[in-house]
Amino acid sequence: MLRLLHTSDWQLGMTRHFLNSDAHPRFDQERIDAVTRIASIADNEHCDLVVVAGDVFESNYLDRQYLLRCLEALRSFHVPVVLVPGNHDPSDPASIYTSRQFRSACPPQIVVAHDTTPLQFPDLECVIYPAPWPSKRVTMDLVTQACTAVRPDSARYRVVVGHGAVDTIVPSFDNPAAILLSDLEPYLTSSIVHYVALGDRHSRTEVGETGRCWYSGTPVVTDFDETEPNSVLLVDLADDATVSLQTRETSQWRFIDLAADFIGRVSVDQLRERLDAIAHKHTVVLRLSLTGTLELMDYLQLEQILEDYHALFAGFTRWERRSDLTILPGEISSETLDLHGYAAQALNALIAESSSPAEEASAALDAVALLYHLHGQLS
Ligand SMILES: [Mn+2]
Repeated sequence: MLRLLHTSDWQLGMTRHFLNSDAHPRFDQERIDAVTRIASIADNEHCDLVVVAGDVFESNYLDRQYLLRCLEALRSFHVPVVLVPGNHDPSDPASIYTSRQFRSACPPQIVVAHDTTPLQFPDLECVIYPAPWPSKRVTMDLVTQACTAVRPDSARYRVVVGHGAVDTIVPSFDNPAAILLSDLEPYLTSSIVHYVALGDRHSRTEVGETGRCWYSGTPVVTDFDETEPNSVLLVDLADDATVSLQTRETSQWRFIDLAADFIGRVSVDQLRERLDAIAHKHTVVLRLSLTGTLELMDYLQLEQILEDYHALFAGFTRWERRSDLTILPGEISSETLDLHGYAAQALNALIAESSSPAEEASAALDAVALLYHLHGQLS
């Protein structure tokens, strides 16, 4: 039996604009920590070989200190690790894998597939056929191309490792690099190739119906639309080359979409309860959609809650496109806001204006909210 650990899309060095500034170093570190966790999984689960199917690095141009920390994490593996360049870290003249920093600090168990030369592991009776991206612009199906090079007598276990979009999952009308499943699958059904390890999709996804072609997904979630990220695949190839899979968790970071539809004060309190119920907020990136109707005083309370919770999360953004919140004046007066003198006069003028036609009314309410905030900051 051969036990592979299949992973991809580590995206080491990825930046995300919607993270709170203090959360970004934690996100960077989490991606490195995931690498050491993967090394522990490889140890504990007695994996023979690790394959990383592209986008190990977010870019070929990485901060030197960060790259050195990545390479230090790679040191924690005790079995061979095959890195196959993807579209983010292609094997072009600027390749990070041929940089002086990488070569001088790269531990010996790391094998980089600079080109499509088959990688022999005689002790494991295994050959890896890599399909690295030679540049950012690829004009052919590299994965099926790699399959054409596989010789059935080359080894007991024959595995292709590549990167890119499969046409049955992402429609490929204008993508010359699309992996065409109908071309690829015959290699699997005829057992010329035993397993195809893919990267590119950050969601763990089975490809086709052979059970022999998978996207592992990213080990640390990178976006809201990913399903079943945060894991790696353990792939067992039995002596008769039948395949069985298991998954292992690699991170607890989460990207959560939270929709709140407001119908008055009670729903503001409900949102607070929902926010309270989210565990490990410092590892959660939250995207809020706010809809419905609130009176101004309740809206001001909502704003205060959002401001207070913002700092607790790794990211806390509003999904403007999915938000549509209507603010009504409601019961409001200079007494409820505790305003006096000129401020009270200004407020009364704005309240009068807030019952005028829609556009001016909403500007007037915005002005009331601003007045309230400024008053709060000054008093
Ligand atoms: Mn990727």
